[in-house]
Amino acid sequence: MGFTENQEALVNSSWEAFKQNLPKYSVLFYTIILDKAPAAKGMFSFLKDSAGVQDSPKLQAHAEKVFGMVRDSAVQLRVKGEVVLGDATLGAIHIQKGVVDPHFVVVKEALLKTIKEVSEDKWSEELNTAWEIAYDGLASAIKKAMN
Ligand code: HEM
Ligand code: ISQ
Repeated sequence: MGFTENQEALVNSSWEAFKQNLPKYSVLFYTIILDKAPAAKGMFSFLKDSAGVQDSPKLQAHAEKVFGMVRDSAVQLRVKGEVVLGDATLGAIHIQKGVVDPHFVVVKEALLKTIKEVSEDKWSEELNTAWEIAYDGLASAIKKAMN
């Protein structure tokens, strides 16, 4: 079976909860990423000159964009069974910033951990799997654009 309506609904509801406390969850997201990949700090224009992870409108906007794109991938998977990258420049941006495959694993783990915090007692394996599938579909599309 393809991506189900229920999986889409699970992703949508945790996406709404994520947006409810964007400052908290975006800081958490970056903190987990930099914990696993400290060198990634220098890759982000809005992080490289700050001490640690400081909350800022830019940091929030970037985190919201990433989670929002994964949410949009869930919608695409349910509607048409595949993820099509809306922005064709994303491959080139990530190559230019020096992003390599293992970074996608780090970001995935950070995203899933953040979603676990976001969803509290609503968290389930099913919810986790739904985010995982949506992220993997999007990550493949970006990696394809990087080739
Ligand atoms: C830039 C999305 C994976 C590092 C961007 C941009 C988008 C984006 C939309 C354009 C600038 C923005 O609006 O933020 C995504 C999505 C990903 C992903 C959806 C996974 C599915 C990664 C990974 C890394 C990474 C794995 C490496 C840690 C960066 C960097 C920039 C960027 C360094 C430039 C940010 C700046 O300084 O302006 N990404 N990205 N991205 N991405 Fe990703
Ligand atoms: C990857 N690409 C763009 C923005 C991001 C923000 C936070 C974590 C990962 C990201």
